[in-house]
Amino acid sequence: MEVERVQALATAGLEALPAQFVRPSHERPENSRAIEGVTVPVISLSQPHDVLVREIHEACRDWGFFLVTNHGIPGELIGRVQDAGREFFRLPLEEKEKYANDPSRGSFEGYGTKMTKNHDEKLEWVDYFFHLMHPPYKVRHDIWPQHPPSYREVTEEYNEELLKVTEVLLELISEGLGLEKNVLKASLGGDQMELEMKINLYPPCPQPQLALGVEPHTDMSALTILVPNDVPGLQVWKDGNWFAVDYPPNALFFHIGDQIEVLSNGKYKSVLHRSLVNKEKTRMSWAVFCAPPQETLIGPFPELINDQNPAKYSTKTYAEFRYCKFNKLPQ
Ligand SMILES: O=C(O)CCC(=O)C(=O)O
Repeated sequence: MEVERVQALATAGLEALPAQFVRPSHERPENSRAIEGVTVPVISLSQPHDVLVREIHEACRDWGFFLVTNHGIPGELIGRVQDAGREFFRLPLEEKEKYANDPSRGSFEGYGTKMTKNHDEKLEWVDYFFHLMHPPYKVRHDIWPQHPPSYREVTEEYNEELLKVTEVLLELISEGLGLEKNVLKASLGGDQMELEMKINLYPPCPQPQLALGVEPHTDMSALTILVPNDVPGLQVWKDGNWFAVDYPPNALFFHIGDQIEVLSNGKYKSVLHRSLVNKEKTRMSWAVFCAPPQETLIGPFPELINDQNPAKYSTKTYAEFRYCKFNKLPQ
């Protein structure tokens, strides 16, 4: 299917933003300004265990979002992951098109740009590359970028490191909920839990005040680990305001997703977030989604419901949840 790539539009040197990208007035960054300079939770993993559990609990409860430092993933490895993604997007358009996905036919992995289902829906100023990283038997290396040649090695190394950090975070989040440390990972499929990589490329935009990189959304997975390049743009929603998130170098950004909101029976909120674009600079981000296998049943933990706190969410498979979310049906 023929899709217009945002990167191609941006290189054509447009003076004005094409109409299909102009957000409705209330959504435009110029009319929904974020609060700047507020400190979002930044949590160092090198603190004593009880402090960590408490800080993570508070961040999940109050923000659904936090930054993690001293996580043990070498900055040099994150740099190589970023170089590999940058190299891929530097390929000529026709080379990238060889990897094109087609979500309308259920093929989500590969090179993509959001398409709309109807004329009123607006487009996002972003192209992306999406693929599964874990578990190994589901990974399709044949559709991963072949260029740069280091892509596979560096991405596999990053996947190994993220598996370790994710396990630690899921344990801490479980403990914050007052549960045994292994329950979250077990509920998300244990070693079958999936890690999905999405590399976002937001090219310079002629009228960034009218556009959005990604529109406001919560992630339907359980937990997201994100690293951006040095161009700011991510904003998170809290108590009726957007908050701009500054980027401490080498920090990992964690988003609580819909599946943890359901499992925790709403104790932890899935964070609403959006990203803005820039007039001069290319913004990039590397988001890794941790999600249960499709057939996994997800519902509130029985330990967290009782007569005073009845279940607020229905129990359904992750596949059913995704179907409802994609088709904007009630959960
Ligand atoms: O680029 C960002 O900071 C956010 C990306 C995001 O929310 C997404 O890809 O779902």
